[in-house]
Amino acid sequence: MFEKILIANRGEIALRILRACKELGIKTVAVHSQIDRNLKHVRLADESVCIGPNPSPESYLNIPRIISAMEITDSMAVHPGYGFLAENADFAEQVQKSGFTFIGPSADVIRLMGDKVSAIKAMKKAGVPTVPGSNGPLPDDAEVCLKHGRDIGYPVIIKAAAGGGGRGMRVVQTESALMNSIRVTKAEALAGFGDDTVYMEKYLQNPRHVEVQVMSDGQGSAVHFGDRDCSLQRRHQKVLEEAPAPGIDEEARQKTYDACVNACIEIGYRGAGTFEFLYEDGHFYFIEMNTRIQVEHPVTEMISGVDLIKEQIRVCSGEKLTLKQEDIVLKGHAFECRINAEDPKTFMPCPGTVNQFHAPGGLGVRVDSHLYSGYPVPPNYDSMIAKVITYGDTRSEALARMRSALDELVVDGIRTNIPLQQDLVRDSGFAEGGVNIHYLEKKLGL
Ligand code: MV4
Repeated sequence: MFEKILIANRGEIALRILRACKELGIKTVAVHSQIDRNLKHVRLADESVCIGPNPSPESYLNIPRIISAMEITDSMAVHPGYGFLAENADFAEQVQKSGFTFIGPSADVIRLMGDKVSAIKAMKKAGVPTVPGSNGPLPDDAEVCLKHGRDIGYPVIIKAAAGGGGRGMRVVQTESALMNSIRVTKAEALAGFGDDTVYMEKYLQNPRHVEVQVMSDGQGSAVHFGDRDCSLQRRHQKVLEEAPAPGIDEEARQKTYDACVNACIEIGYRGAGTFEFLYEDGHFYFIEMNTRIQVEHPVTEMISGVDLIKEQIRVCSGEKLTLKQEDIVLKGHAFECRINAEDPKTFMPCPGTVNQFHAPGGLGVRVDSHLYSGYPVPPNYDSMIAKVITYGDTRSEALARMRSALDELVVDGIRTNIPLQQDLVRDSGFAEGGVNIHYLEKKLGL
């Protein structure tokens, strides 16, 4: 096991990783930008290093500075959290080449999944159900593109191979619009990612976003922890997640879980991972794999009782998975509300000082947050400041606990999306369960 881990992140996830390290008896190094010197995890870490000025490219995204901090502090491994360098294959490679361990899959596997065309190809090969599509890059030949469109049937969607998470995609309704849409998407992909490779898929009109959590040791063993529903989103930003996804066809679900586990073994996956699917009419369609621990991992921890970060650290230190699939018993239901420092109407980020912070509590209530009274929310980073997670034996019990928890929560001094979350957990359509990816934007009148 590692003796010392450097945490290459900030905010709630840095604190979450620090707590896991403490439980495992691992020493911690916090790295931070100048403005972040008073973050809660910086205070709690065994050591801390200021790695640069506030802009992320000069601190949390600066690979040489992070590797230097590992050298100075004699850290054995780096945990990237989510965002920043978490899915940067070059970072993983340089960490490895410097003699340290990247807590995540190999650089090659990050690259394989970072290119959506190669990811889909690998998943199809492993038996994971995918969206009907071009099964490869679109060529320059217009006739071939038009043929793909006719075979798949309109509407179709053009996606950048280097995109993901909603960046670099365009829906095409008719054949007459296809070639122009391909040209525009390619130009945007080249400008945005330096790679103009695009592919085509059938556009699913009203799917849900359902994802499967996995853990794999890269030594032939992998397990799944069931699914999460992340359909409640606005402009590709998730707002409220739950586990398990309600009302899923059990046969399709089990088959999909088995395929995900099989895929992990086939590609030699190491660490925590998430398979993202669109779910429509009882069928799963793979769209992307995330090679990191995700923001919403706590809902899975609540229904499985497993500390996913501790497991992730264990398997990435070279230990074999000791968890067996039959040991993972999913029980009850969990929700997570993301609390953001933003205007509840315009969604504009609202940095500023938190005068008063009171976290909710009680049975089945968990708050993952780095907030404290007097904490200044800096303008430089993501606006998420807390996650409120509730658990219950049933979905309705977990939802009732979320209503109370949100009513108890006080974040004073800045504007937050708490009013939006309070409204959502009282929404009758949401209470029924199984809303699709357009539900929130429609509700908000977008
Ligand atoms: C799609 C789709 C419909 N059909 N692909 C958006 C984020 C990226 N991960 C993939 N996305 C989508 N891909 C096909 N073939 C609709 C979306 C989509 C979406 C997916 C998940 C969650 C929210 C979304 C919001 C808009 C569009």
